[in-house]
Amino acid sequence: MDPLAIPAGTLVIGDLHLAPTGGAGVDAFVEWLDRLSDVPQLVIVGDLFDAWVGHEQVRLAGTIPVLDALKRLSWRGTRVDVLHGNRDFLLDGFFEAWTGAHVWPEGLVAALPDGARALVVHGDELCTEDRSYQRLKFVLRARVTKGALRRLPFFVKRRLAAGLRAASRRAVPAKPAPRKAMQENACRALAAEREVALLVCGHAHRFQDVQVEGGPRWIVLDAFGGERDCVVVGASDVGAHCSRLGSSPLRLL
Ligand SMILES: [Mn+2]
Repeated sequence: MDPLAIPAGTLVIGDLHLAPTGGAGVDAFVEWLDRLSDVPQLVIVGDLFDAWVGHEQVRLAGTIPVLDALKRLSWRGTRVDVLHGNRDFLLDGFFEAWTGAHVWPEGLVAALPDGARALVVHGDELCTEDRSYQRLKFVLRARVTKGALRRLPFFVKRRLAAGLRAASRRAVPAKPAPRKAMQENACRALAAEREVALLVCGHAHRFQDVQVEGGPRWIVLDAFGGERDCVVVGASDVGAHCSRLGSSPLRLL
């Protein structure tokens, strides 16, 4: 895969977990999007929605406002890239056609303005010790399963999504914390495989910016609205900064 050139000024955010039924989170995000100006590109590293069960979701009150705000942003000239998270991995061509965004099921390799390569992923692929989760992910995202899921009636899909969220809420506290976590080994291996010196992801909802020994610089973003929830790509570097809902992102390079 050719790397995607990411210009200076690009914003990277993730883990918005917007409720398809709407609410304060949706309203605040739409307002934030509508205030963005002169942003060449916005990359969302997954879990934009707390669940995406298919295009019928537009029947729920929170969905169309988000799709329309992304569309307005695209029309204003911002390129929008959206990665699949573990909650919204059914985002597809319908979402792309509505919003003008590009959907990336397995993350993307970016070429930064200085030519360096960076891997941008959701982050759940780094939870390699969580075997039961990885098995479930493998089954749920198999082409045949996705096809079957898409054909289910809307009310069944909603119930299934709610059931999966409930099962995950039950399973997650039962698993010992180190096993659920993103693994440094997995980060090192993936960075080596994709030949990058920088890996940016979300998923853990807890910011970190570390140099992995014998591996890449590894930035994990806070969930959107957190203290350090936004990366601004600089002319020759990236920094992890705070977007602060309601204020414009800081550039601290
Ligand atoms: Mn996630």
